[in-house]
Formats: sequence, C-alpha cells, structure tokens
Amino acid sequence: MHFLESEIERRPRDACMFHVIPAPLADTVSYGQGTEQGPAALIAASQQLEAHDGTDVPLRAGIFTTETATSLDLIGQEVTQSLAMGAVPVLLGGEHTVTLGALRAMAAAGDPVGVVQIDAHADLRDTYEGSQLSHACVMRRAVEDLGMPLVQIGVRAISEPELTVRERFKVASFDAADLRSAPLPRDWLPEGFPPRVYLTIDVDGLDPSVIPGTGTPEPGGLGWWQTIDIINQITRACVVVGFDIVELAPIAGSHVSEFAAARLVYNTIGAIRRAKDAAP
Ligand SMILES: [Mn+2]
Repeated sequence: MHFLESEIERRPRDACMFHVIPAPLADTVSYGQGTEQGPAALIAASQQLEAHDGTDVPLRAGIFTTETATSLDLIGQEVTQSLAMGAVPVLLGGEHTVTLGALRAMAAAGDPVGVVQIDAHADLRDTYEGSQLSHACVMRRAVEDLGMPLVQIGVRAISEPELTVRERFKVASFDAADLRSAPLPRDWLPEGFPPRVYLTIDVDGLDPSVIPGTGTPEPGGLGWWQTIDIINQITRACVVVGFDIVELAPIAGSHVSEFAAARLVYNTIGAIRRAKDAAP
C-alpha cells in the first residue's frame, strides 16, 4: 500500500517531490515493542487523510512510496536515490536508529547538513544495552561520527552524561519544560547552523495524550498545535532536505496514534512544499 494511495494518482518516482520510504527496523527497542509495525500502520491510516491539509493540497507536489527498506544500508540507498532526483526523502520508522541510515546518505551527498530533532529523549548515549546503534545513541552518532550540528526540541528525559555530551558537541536545546508556558522562541537555529536541515521527529516528542502509541512514552510533551507551529517555523527558517517520523508503535484496537502520525507526515510535507514555494 502507498501513502495516501486513495487520493494520489500514480506518477513515476522522478516526477514526485516527496519520496516516502517505509523503514520498519526494530532491532534494539528497549521498552515497549511494536515499532516494526509503525510504517504499515501509518500508511494504512494515511488513506483516511483529507487531501487538503488545512492550508492547501500538498499531494499535488507528488508523493511517491518506495519499497520497504529493511536495513540502514537499504535506507541509505533509497535516500541517496531521492537526493539525486532532487526530491525530499520522508522516512517512516521503525526505531530511531533508522535516522542514521538517512544521515549517512546525507553526509555522503556532500553539502553540510544540520539536524533538528523533536524527541522526549536526548538519544546522546555512546552505547546502550551493548549497542552503539541503539535508538538511544542515534543522535550521538550524528554529532560525533558524522559531525552534524544538532538542535533538540521537546526533550524531557536526559541523563547526566548526556548533558555533558550536549556541552561537548554544542548541542542547542529547547527542552519541554522551557517550552511549556513561554511563547515559542523566534530563532530555533543557532548562528552558523547549516541552512540545509534534516528534521527527525520521534513521535514521543509529542505528549502521549496526542500519540500514546510509542515504546517509551514520557509525560509533559509537545501539544499538537505547538508541534505544527514549530514545524512551520523550522521549514521557513531553513531548507528541510529530508525528514523522518520514528518510534510509532501502534496500539491494538486504537487508530489514534497512527492517524496523528500520518497527519503529521502530511502536514510536514505541506509545510516543506509551501516553504519551497515561498523561497526567493
Ligand atoms: Mn528518539
């Protein structure tokens, strides 16, 4: 099944601005299970979306769904192909580790890329449960191995050593506690941050009342409209060259999480397309 198949006329891949890449990896999930079912559930839920996202009709830019990518290498190959076509890869996880497949491809493509991460957790550990490729280490790999500048939004679970890692790699952060009552900051990206940005959205960055279906839910997360506002602002402040939605773990008998996640994917596609149209 393809993303929004019910609404989209099939076009060849190179005629589409957005390439949805299902990536159901779940090798290191540590708490709740089920992220390997995230992409299929999100795509099934997308069939219920309105083509109009509240502002306009993003699918007119063309949305292509690729074959399922089941390893970091295969994810990288799909992302590389999308970048070569001038398209925006949209990765559907799977556990957060899938982001690394995309980031490695971004790094190999040449131009510097910064990472903006919406997440409850910092994911800055060097190893977790014996693995450097754990979902809890994915942003550490980005900053340390790939040298990518990082901005974190919505974090509310971070260890003491991770706080040190933040300092060492000059990670900018807008933690959930700082965002709870204040107006949103105007400048999300520090001075000198690369103008090309990869956006990674861990669904647990949102409050579990919005998306309960995730392995490690943390109270006190971002609200729906807060998240949409943040994404709109980020897409206007830089060029989003790719994004992902990860850690969706569907709950049997409830469609709330996958539908909200599908909506988030579609609204983000819309925000990126509108930002491109508005760019000089
Ligand atoms: Mn994460």
